[in-house]
Amino acid sequence: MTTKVDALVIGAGVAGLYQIHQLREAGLSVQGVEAGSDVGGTWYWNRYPGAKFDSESYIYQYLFDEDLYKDWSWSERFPGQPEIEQWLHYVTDRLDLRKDIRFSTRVTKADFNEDTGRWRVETDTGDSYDTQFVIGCTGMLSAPLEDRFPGQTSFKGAIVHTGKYPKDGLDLDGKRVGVIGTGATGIQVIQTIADRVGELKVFVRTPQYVLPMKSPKYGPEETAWYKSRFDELKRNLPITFTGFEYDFENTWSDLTPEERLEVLEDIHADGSLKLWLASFAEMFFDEEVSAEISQFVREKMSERLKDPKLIDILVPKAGDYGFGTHRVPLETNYLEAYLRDNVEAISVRDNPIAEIVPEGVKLQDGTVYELDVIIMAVGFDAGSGALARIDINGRDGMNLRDEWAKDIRTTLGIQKYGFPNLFMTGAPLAPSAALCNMTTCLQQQTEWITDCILYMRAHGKSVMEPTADGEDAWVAHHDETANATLISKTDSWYTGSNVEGKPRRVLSYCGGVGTYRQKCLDIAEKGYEGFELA
Ligand code: NA7
Repeated sequence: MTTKVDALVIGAGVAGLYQIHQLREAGLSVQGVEAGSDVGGTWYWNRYPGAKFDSESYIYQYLFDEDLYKDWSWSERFPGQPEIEQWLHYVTDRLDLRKDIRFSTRVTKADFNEDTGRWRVETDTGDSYDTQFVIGCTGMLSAPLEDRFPGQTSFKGAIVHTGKYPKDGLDLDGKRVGVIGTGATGIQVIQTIADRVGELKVFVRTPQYVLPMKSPKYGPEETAWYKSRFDELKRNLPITFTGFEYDFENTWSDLTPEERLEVLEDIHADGSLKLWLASFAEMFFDEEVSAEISQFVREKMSERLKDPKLIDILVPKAGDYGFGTHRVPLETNYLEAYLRDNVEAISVRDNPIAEIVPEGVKLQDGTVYELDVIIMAVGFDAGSGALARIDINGRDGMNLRDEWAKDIRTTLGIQKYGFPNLFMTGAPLAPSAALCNMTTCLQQQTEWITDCILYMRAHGKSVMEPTADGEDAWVAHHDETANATLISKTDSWYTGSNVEGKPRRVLSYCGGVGTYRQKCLDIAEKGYEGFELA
């Protein structure tokens, strides 16, 4: 049976939940479809040991309703996944969203009908929907790279990708555990399990810059303090560079070397992402500034590791890539974990992992590390991956997967030429694809989409799509902004280089969250300039 609705929202994470709420409040019939058995999106799937925020908790919230904000209290500055998931359950219950979401159901196909101007959506449970709008709130990091190595299925023990970590957990106590990958995820896993497992082998390919986290507990005083700032946060977060509460405050060229060091030391001691997102903007553009700040972080890391062999494996080398040109993880005693007797860092840079064998991980030179459990913290097909894994067919035979296999293009990261009435959040070429405190950007995008749909209804329009020129202009502006940064030169999921064959382009808009928001508003104010409405 086919259900007819006005809007179908794919995904019940931070964006999807709010999108469903908004459209329902606006009087549309809305169906949410979610692959997980409950709400949460990223915070449902990523339940690996140690999963937690790198954004301050009090800025990672919805700001559209003061009571909703203030009636929830965080226990610390950077809480863990269980608490974050509880918060999303709180929001879901409060807004009574579950009744409009179909859980344990994955959207497999969506076809646009040019005659009716509507989409037909199919799912893996056999449901189908006839809908005017499809809104893909599928998350920028929700297509896990699960099949990474030959022989994975031959492994005798448990092998899991962090993005699909079992709900009931895994028994790691006293076991021989291998962790592959030292991105933000691997680091959280490693620091959390090091003292529980029997042996921990960490397979390190590219050394990672890290910053120490400080996560004080929040008592009544701290909670009252951040809640009293609601108006200020609501006003400021959407207009900063990355949707965090802080912004770049210092100019490298204005300061003496001593003053620079003082600023870096101060900010480093803050225990947040401030050193990356609010120290010196020049680090993103100027090779010399980047080199000096990178050196500062390398020294901080080396002081803690002490051992030259560990420093060689775990600390990036001068000239490798600059600090902050891909995601900087926060950590708590992550480097100290390698000082434990049961933990070994194994460099797989020059001697890569060849395959997974029944006993464990085999390197190119034939060395086999025997393991009971393998945790693959190897990342995601970011930005485009989640939508590209659905068979989405737009106008004139255009298939989204095929289009993005040629070139990853969107307009504002919200629509794609050839795919009328398909909207998306967390997609490529918007700040929400990477460089943003996600709640800030996802609220802005979903609100823009809602306004757009209401505008269409008010103006008797039923179909909306970017024009070819409009998309060219956005892609050109995006590229100009992104290619001016050093981010474009570094290999990582930020540029799509972690997925073989993926066209290279900086996924995130780099012009800043506030600038992006203003551009979206300007386009809407001009009657959706760059889009065709019919
Ligand atoms: P990332 O940041 O993409 O990190 C993946 C890690 O896995 C990284 O260290 C990779 O090394 C490593 N990797 C991937 N493939 C291999 C192979 N074949 N051999 C060895 N090592 C490999 O993913 P995360 O899940 O940590 O983080 C994703 C985002 O989630 C994060 O940025 C936050 O925003 C939240 P490489 O660097 O490619 O050499």
